[in-house]
Amino acid sequence: MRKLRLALITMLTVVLIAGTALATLKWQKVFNDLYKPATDSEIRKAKCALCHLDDKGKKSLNVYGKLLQKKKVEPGSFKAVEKLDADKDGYSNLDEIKAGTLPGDPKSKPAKK
Ligand SMILES: [Ca+2]
Repeated sequence: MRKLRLALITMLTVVLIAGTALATLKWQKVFNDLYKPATDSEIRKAKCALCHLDDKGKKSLNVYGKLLQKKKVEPGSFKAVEKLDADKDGYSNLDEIKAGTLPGDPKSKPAKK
């Protein structure tokens, strides 16, 4: 009985982690299809860290990820928050995405013109 419970808890944990990783990959695909960030941009290098606090996508969301948290995985969700400045660094999310910088990290921002 105890082994069964442990097995069930392990399975549930695996399913939850896999589900989270798959969700992150879906978001990434929609984002990349919509904005087509350059392959050498910070956005591409950041991968999951575009929306998460680490590069594995397992930890909690960053400020940009939180804006998208309750939304559907579709292009309109990104578009709906383009004019906002999630990390409050003075550049809108869209300006950062166009520049290839991270809209959820105030240390990453477009070079001044
Ligand atoms: Ca910003």
